[in-house]
Amino acid sequence: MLTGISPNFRRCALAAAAFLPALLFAGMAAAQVEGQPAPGGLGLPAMVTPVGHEAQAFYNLVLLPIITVIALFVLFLLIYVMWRFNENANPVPSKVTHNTALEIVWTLIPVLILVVIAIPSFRLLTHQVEVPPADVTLKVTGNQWYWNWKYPEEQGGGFAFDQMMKPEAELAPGDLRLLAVDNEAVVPVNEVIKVQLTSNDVIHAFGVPSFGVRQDAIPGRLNETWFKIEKEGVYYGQCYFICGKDHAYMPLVIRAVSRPAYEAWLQEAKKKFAANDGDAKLRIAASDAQR
Ligand SMILES: [Cu+2]
Repeated sequence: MLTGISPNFRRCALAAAAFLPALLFAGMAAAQVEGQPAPGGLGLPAMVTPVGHEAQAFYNLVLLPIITVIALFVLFLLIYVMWRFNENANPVPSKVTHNTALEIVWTLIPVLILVVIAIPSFRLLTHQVEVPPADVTLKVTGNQWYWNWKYPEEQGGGFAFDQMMKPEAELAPGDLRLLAVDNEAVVPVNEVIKVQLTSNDVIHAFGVPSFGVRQDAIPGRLNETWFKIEKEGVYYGQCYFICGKDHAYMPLVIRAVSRPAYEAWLQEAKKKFAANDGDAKLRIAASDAQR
């Protein structure tokens, strides 16, 4: 099929074929800090949980190569058809309308591609959805527009707190704009954290990119998700469901620390949040006034 193509055209097509994936991979390889977005970042963030690693491998090893090959193949077909079958090159068009062999091929190959994608996809979905026995269970409630974290008493907690985005005027050096919050949620590293999710008003969605986790928080329902963070650090997430005018301003922040540091934080937090009356309305009014 390539015999009728000029050497120049072939060189250009080969250069494009080599350049496109190189561009994609170069972007993904850009240095990324775990837990936060990177300037110019492309592809998935650096992952810190088993589910995250699996999602990343699925994307890099299965989806991206398939997408790249399909995109290049379609690009090649388009260019070839424009070059070979334009009116000048092909003044008398063929009247052929059916080709049984070709029709079977273009039905079967996409089906096979979908099957190849489906197997690791369902395996990943199962790992995301099936929560292993949890070491720590937390309840997170979405509100317009902040998260409430509840640490149950029987696990050394017995307190709850609201987590609200820091307004720009209050940002300390090193704080990330639109991501830093007043109260970080602290969890132990290398332990299974189960998060029970619900909402007080509209549908929100709890998501942390570097955990490979996203789950809707729905009023009147209790959803759950889980993560096991492999590395100490601060991890940023967002609400992923358009939930009203301040949807973009309800980040969530999770700090992963060692077990002893977690126990110490629990003691401190118990005192700090003991007087928390959870009066959400007053806090919303206050945060609106700041903006
Ligand atoms: Cu929301």
